[in-house]
Amino acid sequence: AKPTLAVVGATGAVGTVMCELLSARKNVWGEIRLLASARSAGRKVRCRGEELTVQELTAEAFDGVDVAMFDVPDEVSAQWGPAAVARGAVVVDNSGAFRLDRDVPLVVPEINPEQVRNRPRGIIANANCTTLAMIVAVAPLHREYGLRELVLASYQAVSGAGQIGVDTLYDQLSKIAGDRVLGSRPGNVRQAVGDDLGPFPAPMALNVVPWAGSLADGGWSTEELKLRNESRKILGLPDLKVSATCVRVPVVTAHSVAVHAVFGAEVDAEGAREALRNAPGVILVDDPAAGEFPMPIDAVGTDPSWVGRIRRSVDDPRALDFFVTGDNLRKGAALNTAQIAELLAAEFSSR
Ligand code: 2RA
Repeated sequence: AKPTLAVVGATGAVGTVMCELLSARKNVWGEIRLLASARSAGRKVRCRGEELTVQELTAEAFDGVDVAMFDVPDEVSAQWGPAAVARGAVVVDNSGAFRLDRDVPLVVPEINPEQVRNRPRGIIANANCTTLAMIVAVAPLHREYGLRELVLASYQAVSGAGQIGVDTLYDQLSKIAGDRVLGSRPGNVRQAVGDDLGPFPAPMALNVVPWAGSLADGGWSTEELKLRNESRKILGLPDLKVSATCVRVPVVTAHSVAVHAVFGAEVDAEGAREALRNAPGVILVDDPAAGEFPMPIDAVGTDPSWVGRIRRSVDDPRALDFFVTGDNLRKGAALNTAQIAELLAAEFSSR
């Protein structure tokens, strides 16, 4: 029989994309059970052509579940992930709760699919959306040239902060629409937008905000440290040097990263393009003369990481600079989770 799947957090921004993906991808699942908080229980959601009623998240709801995907905040995963494992499910978790746990593999199917079987806690973690967009493009270059260091600047979409982030940006854009002087005087945008900043520390409309996540030691944001720690773990490079600056931009969906990557060997831009052309999960869009760049407005709603602007550093023959954009709700979240879960489904059916 085909395995039973539970989707926890089925009504959130990522859960909604997950239902779209389950409707479009190969049908490897038997029953699909949608779970959410009591507030959303009872809602009807279309998934894989069926109208499913969202059930409340309880321990019993995992009875008979083979694979449980979690798209919920860290504290909800921390509580309910182990509860699902105790009822016999393998958990694929998209929160930050378990990513750096030694006994939890951090899997990107294009890079380290074999790690799926190495799961002593019964939990497999999905990486942060910013890491995922970038790492799919960095890994093939690492295989070619041997990565030593990453210097990163992110341009993160508001949907990374959930549906509330999206609603906040659209509300702010409608408040400022039509005014052609707002952006040229200090304080004016703040005034027009008002006090409701949603999940952000400053207005998003007509602005960029160099902040995502929460404050960690040394002035780093948690999001910046995730890029460092998760890249090291996924690539199996515990000493990789990573410096990141994470920035929120007024884009609805698709996170972008400007990457400066230093390698052990000399690089050349055409060799890098060739490696990326053949890499799974990557699309090369690199023709500036024709106005072709990787951009959120094109990458949104698509599966791969879009890569372009590939240049060899002028001052370091071992360094490449490039730009990468990926849909933070798809590869950055729901898609990578679905790909991991499909590896498990294949494992269960071959038993
Ligand atoms: C963000 N990466 O974009 C975070 C959330 N998953 O805010």
